[in-house]
Amino acid sequence: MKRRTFLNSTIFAGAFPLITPKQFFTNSLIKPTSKNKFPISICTWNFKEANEVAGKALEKGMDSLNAAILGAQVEEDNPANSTVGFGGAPDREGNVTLDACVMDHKKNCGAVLAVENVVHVASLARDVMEKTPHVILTGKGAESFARSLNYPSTVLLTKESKKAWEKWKKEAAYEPIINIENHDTIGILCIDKQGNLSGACSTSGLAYKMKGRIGDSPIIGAGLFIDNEVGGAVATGMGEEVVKTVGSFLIVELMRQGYTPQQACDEAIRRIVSKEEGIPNFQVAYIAIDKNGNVGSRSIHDGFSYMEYRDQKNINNLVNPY
Ligand code: SD4
Repeated sequence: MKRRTFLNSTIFAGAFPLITPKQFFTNSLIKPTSKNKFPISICTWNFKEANEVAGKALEKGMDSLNAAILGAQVEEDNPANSTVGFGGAPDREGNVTLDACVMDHKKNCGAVLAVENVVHVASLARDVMEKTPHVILTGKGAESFARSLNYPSTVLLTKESKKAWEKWKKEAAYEPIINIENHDTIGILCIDKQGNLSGACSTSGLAYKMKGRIGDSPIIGAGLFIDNEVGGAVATGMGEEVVKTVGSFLIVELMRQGYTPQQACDEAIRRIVSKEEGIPNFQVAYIAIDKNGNVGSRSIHDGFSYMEYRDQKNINNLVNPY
């Protein structure tokens, strides 16, 4: 994005007058309009099939939470995606540990962190939300919960990801890979025919991370946030930076204050970049949707795109970098 356009858009956003709490409440209720037809599904990256599966399920009347999880499962099952689910890259000790969260239109949410031997972790996050009094389960606890619900036990490390890990061990001096290519987390936001918004986020995290490291993806407010009165956002990329700026919550709260989804994504990326000297060497990207079905997106670097299913078409949109 051109610096001037960006500045103009943020100056415009900053021009909103200070509002009192009462006005704030009134402003927060963005009413659905007939401008955009529902359902809509958007997801990070070029995950065509995942978004199509979610979009078609929504067309058939599925609710937004189930559709988002169904879409996420396509990538969780995909061994070729080395950043999500089965075939995900392991930590530096060779364990594949998965993180996921979900949030629905009633502000219910659930998350699982560092889970091993379970493929469908977004669904497991929903089970935490619906079947326990808790919001987050981690590690062994999350895994035994999965077993109690008869999730199959699956070895997540594939031959290919093991080979890549062994190569990395020889060459990389145990540095986690944090370059701008290494991000394929699925974050998916769905609005169903009723106009209700839910989302899911699922990842194996940074390749060759330290054992026990958790990024933004399963952290409600960082990797994903939904407020059905306003909109939702999801993140992908360098999780540490997203956590530090509570990125998805920030975007939704900016939309509540009147920012468009695009202006809100721009501002969330600006908060990250403004702490750095120059453009940093890591990637972070956001997608957001408001209650009316308007979409925004921004990444730090080139190469990010997102899928958008609406009016029965599923298209890939390239995102201009910051
Ligand atoms: C993380 N945000 O664990 C994730 C990484 C990611 O595609 O997006 N990978 O920090």
